[in-house]
Amino acid sequence: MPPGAKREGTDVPVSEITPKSLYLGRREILGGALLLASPIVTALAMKSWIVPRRAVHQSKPLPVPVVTAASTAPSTTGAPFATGFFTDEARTPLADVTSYNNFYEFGLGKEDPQEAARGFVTRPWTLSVDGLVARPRVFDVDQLLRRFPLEERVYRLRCVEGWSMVIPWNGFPLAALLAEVAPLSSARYVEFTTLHDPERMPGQRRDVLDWPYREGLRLDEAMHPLTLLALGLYGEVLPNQNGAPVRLVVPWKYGFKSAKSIVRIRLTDTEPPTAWSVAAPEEYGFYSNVNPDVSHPRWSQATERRIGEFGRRRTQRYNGYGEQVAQLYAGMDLVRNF
Ligand SMILES: Nc1nc2c(c(=O)[nH]1)N[C@H]1C(S)=C(S)[C@@H](COP(=O)(O)O)O[C@H]1N2
Ligand SMILES: [Mo]
Repeated sequence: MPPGAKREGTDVPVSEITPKSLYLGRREILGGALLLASPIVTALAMKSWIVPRRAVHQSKPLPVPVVTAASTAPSTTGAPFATGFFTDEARTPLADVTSYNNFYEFGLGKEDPQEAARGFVTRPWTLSVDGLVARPRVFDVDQLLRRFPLEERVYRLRCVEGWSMVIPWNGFPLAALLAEVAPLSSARYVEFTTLHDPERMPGQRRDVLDWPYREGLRLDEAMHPLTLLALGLYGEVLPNQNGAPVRLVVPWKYGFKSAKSIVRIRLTDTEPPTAWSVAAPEEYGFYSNVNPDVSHPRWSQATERRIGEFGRRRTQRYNGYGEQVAQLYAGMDLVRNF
């Protein structure tokens, strides 16, 4: 996430966003040059090749099976593995997915959350679904795991800062959860709230955002089959730094819409304020659909850097999910509704 209104002089310029895999790559190139220079330095350079990268998360397999494209079981949505649920693009390595994060509750640096969230306790955990619904419910997260079959979805993630990843999520459609609570006809929006607990989320002791982190979708966006509640990735329990135990994934919107460590989902009749639109309304709109034609006030959104790649690639409208979602915005002015 780029600096918002309240960031306190710790900004990393977007131009300096350097994924771990890339700077490791640079160090290897540097090592190659040093190899010719001095045997002592050579030994040090070799060390960075030989010593494996420190484990970046506690690997824990999901306790339930995951329905994958390769498995024969049908998907929970009735539209098994529809276009857009997968991409053939190379998956971002797990080590990068878990070491280059935006999770301001655990620090502002990309590599802070993997350390700061290491001891974050996510059990017990409840998710309350309420507001304009006929049957408000409080789900225990283990109940969610058993009740809704987990699917694999390989989605592109495009951060508003101009980098992207390809992540194999494990989760279930948010629509399945909303069906359980029976939205009232007056419900038009859905608000997502992250845990608010400065004792457990040290970043919340600083006045960076108006905590707790809040996000929102229109109800039809929330019901869209691409919209996922993720409880895992790469077949593992969702790592803490990626938003354990349950986070939202909305692949056609900028990454910040995908709220982490959610405790509450509330249906409303008015557009909910979101943490980023409150912090910097001129920079982060409610919709935040990926759009190469609408620049952020401080940088272009035309291109992005895929983590692990050199150079930049063109950003796709709706992050490449236009075929699935463009009709949600038919007739809307997407410059005004940015
Ligand atoms: N609660 C919370 N959710 C959050 C954020 C955050 O700081 N706090 N950062 C967002 C941003 S800017 C992005 S790009 C994604 C990053 O998800 P990842 O670290 O799993 O790749 O999480 C989003 N969800
Ligand atoms: Mo982001």
